Amino acid sequence: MKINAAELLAVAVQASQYPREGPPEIAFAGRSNVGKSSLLNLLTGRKALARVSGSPGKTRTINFYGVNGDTFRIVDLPGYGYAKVSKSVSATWGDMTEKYLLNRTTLRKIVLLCDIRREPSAQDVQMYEWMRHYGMDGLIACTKADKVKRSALGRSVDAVRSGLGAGPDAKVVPVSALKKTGVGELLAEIGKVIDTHERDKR
Ligand SMILES: Nc1nc2c(ncn2[C@@H]2O[C@H](COP(=O)(O)OP(=O)(O)OP(=O)(O)O)[C@@H](O)[C@H]2O)c(=O)[nH]1
Ligand SMILES: [Mg+2]
Repeated sequence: MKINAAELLAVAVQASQYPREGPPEIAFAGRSNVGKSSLLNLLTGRKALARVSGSPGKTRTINFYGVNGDTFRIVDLPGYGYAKVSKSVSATWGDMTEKYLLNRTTLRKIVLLCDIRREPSAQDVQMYEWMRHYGMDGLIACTKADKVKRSALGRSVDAVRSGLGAGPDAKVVPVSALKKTGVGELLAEIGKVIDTHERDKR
């Protein structure tokens, strides 16, 4: 699968702002600053499609991107676990994200992003369990793969897998937005998801 075009379709904080349900959607979830927006830019080959920032908590909205003439969509979710926002703001984010994840019938898969250098957090584990509950587990991207030596890559990937409690069948793909690696493998996985039959309405 190749991405040759991508455009921002909608920026939403509530369901009325979502684009109309249509093509299958793949959502990117993960803690704040893990590299969701950077990965989106990497996959789409568009340096500045999604805003990237050194300060966590950049993406505070649900951003829908139409890919290849809106044949499928990538949905950049707000990051969780950013300590510096107030409890009420962080509850709103959680609420907003949960509503999307629970109600979106065209959501096909969630890609969980984890920093390759870090032990998955309690929230990462919670997210993965949630994904499993809804049958959307099994695809994990380990971001910032450029930060570990090539020789340690396998070990780091295994640590993320076991930290999340992911089974041997889960695909764990190391990616680096900096070195532009992992794109082919991740896109191949996304392609498989899109090709499979329409998910049942929940
Ligand atoms: N070394 C390295 N840094 C990266 C990589 N991907 C992202 N970063 C850096 O990590 C920081 C956060 O990246 P973002 O893409 O904004 O992260 P995000 O998950 O979208 O963050 P929120 O929008 O806050 O949830 C930025 O400083 C990026 O430059 C990578 O593959 N390698
Ligand atoms: Mg972001």
